Amino acid sequence: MAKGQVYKIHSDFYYVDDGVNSYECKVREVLKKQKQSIITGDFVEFDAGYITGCYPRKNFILRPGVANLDQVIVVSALKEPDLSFKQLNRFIALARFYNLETILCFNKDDLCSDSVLLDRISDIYEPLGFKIVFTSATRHFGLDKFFDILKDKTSVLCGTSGVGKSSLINAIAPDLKLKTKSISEKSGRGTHTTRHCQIIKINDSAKIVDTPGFSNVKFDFLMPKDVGLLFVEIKDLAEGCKYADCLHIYEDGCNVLSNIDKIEKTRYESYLDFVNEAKEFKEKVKNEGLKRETSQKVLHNRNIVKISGKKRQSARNNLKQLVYKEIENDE
Ligand SMILES: Nc1nc2c(ncn2[C@@H]2O[C@H](COP(=O)(O)OP(=O)(O)O)[C@@H](O)[C@H]2O)c(=O)[nH]1
Ligand SMILES: [Mg+2]
Ligand SMILES: [Zn+2]
Repeated sequence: MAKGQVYKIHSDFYYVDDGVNSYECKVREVLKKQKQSIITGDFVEFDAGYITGCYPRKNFILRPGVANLDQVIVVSALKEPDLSFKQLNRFIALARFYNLETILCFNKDDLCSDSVLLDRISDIYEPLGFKIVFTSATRHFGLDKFFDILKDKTSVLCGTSGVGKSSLINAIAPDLKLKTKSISEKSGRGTHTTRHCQIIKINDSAKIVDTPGFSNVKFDFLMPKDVGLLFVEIKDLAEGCKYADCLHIYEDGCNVLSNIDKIEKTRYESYLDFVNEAKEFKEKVKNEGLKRETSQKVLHNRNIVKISGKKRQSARNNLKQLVYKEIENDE
């Protein structure tokens, strides 16, 4: 019996790395019957081409499914495309939902001479406790710091398309030769997008998850009152609100509203937007007549919002349901 980590999944084949070699495996029927799903990043036991067991996960994210992560690096471009604070806050909130350490990387520094913008970024995000790195993948600026952040960790890079994620990885590990947008456009062969997520070893100590997903997720999988938990500055102030289900929009006795000058404007605007998205979820839950209630559940020592349902829904292809499914499997 050997132990290794699943670093790639291709249809029925699971690729396991034991630290020295790579093995192509299938999953034993008995595991499938136990509804034990194996995802990228899982540490497994395997024998003669079959995965026979899976070790408990430290954590995992869904869509794409990846387990045992150490941190999320949110990559934004300072220009081309223009920086969107809302998009950035969305990724930050999502990483917080998964309780993962978050680092903010602002790339294409070579295209930005707007010192007001640079100061604003530091003014907003430093007080919230984020580690920030400015980089240029093309001019090789800030890459030492970027590389340092990856050391001894498994990191997932997220960010919208075109911000330079592949370019950053290529810049620090040129041997990998990941395709970047412009190259594949030129070749005319269609973009070589990674459909399956994969763990890439940068060196002996650093691993990066290359994933097409983890983008543009709407917050339509949790209750409006839980959105505040995803904003560190709101969560702290919310403890002083009169009502436990305060949404910090118009309620009386709201401690967030009384301290609104302490919350940066775009952060609060993003919060309101996400609350509206969550309201759609609440409506859906009501309309579907499901008796659902949210509660906090400690999952792998991490708080995640649990929604327990009396009725199973048939559609399987959205994050909300995947969250339930994973939690059910976990019980
Ligand atoms: N000027 C400039 N262009 C960059 C930088 N990083 C990436 N790019 C360009 O931005 C485009 C998208 O990069 P890519 O790595 O494919 O982005 P991804 O979709 O996030 O993986 C490509 O044309 C890159 O050459 C940078 O630091 N500065
Ligand atoms: Mg890419
Ligand atoms: Zn409040």
